[in-house]
Amino acid sequence: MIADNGSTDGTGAAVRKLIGEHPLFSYVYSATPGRGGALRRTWEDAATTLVGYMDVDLSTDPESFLALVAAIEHGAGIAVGSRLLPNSKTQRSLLRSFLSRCYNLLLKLLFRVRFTDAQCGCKALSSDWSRSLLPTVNDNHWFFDSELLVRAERFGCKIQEIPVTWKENTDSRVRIFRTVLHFISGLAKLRVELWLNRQR
Ligand SMILES: Nc1nc2c(ncn2[C@@H]2O[C@H](COP(=O)(O)OP(=O)(O)O)[C@@H](O)[C@H]2O)c(=O)[nH]1
Ligand SMILES: [Mg+2]
Repeated sequence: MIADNGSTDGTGAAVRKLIGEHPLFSYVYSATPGRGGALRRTWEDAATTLVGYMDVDLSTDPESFLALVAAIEHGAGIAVGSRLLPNSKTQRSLLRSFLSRCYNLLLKLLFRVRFTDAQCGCKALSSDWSRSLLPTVNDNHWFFDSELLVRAERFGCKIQEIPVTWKENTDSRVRIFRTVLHFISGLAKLRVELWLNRQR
């Protein structure tokens, strides 16, 4: 399923052509932008036993995604790709790599999370966990993945990390300064909410 929300770059036409050639694919369109919202809509409607996604720019080697699916089939609640494990093979710019390490360290300090890479564009969930977690996640943009994982750990979900092969695609939609502010605001809102609910 290809989730297109509000793109203006010919994605719709390209996907329709792809579906003509490979009817296994389907296409969901919504005008509201934001990756989290796109995942929420497609996962909510899925009639499958597991849901997941990988970035459409194929930064993650598709083989890594198959390893996530296998992990769910073997009982993990969530399986996530990580670019920050000893066996991960990554090709990233120094700046993105530095920001990613700082961000994941901040998550560890603020929420004591056990996973290493919240924002890798490659994740799978059992549908049971997807159904219970989605209503608890507020963010519909880039912070969606982080919030999902922080809440999942607190609900006792088993998160399995898989080292991925990652090749950065420099055609990025991330505007670094704006996205850093978005993440800081997401972290602050979530931390305050959990403190107010007396969760460490
Ligand atoms: N459906 C949907 N996907 C998005 C949106 N923005 C980004 N993505 C997906 O998120 C991935 C990561 O975005 P990208 O610009 O490559 O960010 P980067 O890899 O972190 O530089 C893309 O490959 C898309 O698959 C959006 O608004 N809607
Ligand atoms: Mg990318």
